[in-house]
Amino acid sequence: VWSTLLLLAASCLVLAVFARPAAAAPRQPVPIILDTDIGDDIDDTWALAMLLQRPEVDVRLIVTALNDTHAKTRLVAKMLDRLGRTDIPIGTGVRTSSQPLNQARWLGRFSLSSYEGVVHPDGVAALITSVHESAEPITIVAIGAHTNLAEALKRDPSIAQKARLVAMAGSIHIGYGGLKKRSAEVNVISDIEAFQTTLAAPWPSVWAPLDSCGTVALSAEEFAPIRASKHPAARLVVENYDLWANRGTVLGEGTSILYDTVAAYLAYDGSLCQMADVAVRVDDQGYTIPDEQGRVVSCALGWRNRKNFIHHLVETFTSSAIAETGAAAGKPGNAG
Ligand SMILES: [Ca+2]
Repeated sequence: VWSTLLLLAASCLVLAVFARPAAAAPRQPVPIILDTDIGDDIDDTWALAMLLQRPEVDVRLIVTALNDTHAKTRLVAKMLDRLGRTDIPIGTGVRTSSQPLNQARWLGRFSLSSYEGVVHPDGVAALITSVHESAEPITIVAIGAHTNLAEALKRDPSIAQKARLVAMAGSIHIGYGGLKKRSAEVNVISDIEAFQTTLAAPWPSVWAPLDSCGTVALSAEEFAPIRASKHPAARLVVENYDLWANRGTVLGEGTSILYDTVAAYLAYDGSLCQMADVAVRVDDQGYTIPDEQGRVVSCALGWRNRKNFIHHLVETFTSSAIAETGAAAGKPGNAG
């Protein structure tokens, strides 16, 4: 009997030792490529500055999208210069028009001639290379039209086997302004064919549709600590916001809607959002319609804790721990 009991006790001890949860291994940062139409609406500037602060991600490449992508590349370069992140290469995406940037005043005459970082004139080629060079599957965060991505898939469809797409895209049940009516969302209608191409690609897709991101804005009270912050990323977004051509269209002292920050967040976490798999198709008018025959996309259809997301956003731009490591605080750009 005693030997049986001893054996039992010994096995319990062994079980107890092995059942102990292993110490949580530190999570590796998520490698990402940001494909952005920065320079039109101001939310891309917030999303870019946000991603550069987050330890959860490793930004490997930034590609500019839509309209005057050459000017947009200069805009990104000036931002990286300001934030001491010229280590991140920039790729100039497909130029679709010469429309002037809404952040032209902040950009000023900043020139690439004295820029320290790498600029790839063919951003689509740089994106393809970056996908293949990554040891682990890379996350493409698309916060503009999908023109570059469709072109990349056309040149090399195999990238869809090695990447995951996280996009600010579409409108499933809720449209602009929080209305319970589906909208044709801007990133889709800017290039519907490209969007149909990226939806058909076999990579896993995650969307922040208007359903969750369409009403995310900071109130004056929530924006105040960012306005007051000496954090270089906070100063960057505030300066850009105040000089943004559309600033006058936003009433009050809060921010405009920060759609793209939700897609940026979904690149490394989704726990604050209400996620659901939705089979969806894109019609020729740019509506993203639930359809059993469609492709399954993981969509942020709402919020589990919207308040905490706003807090996360404010903290990203004001945390002193992050600010202290933010290099180049106060480093002037080469043209202002
Ligand atoms: Ca955008």
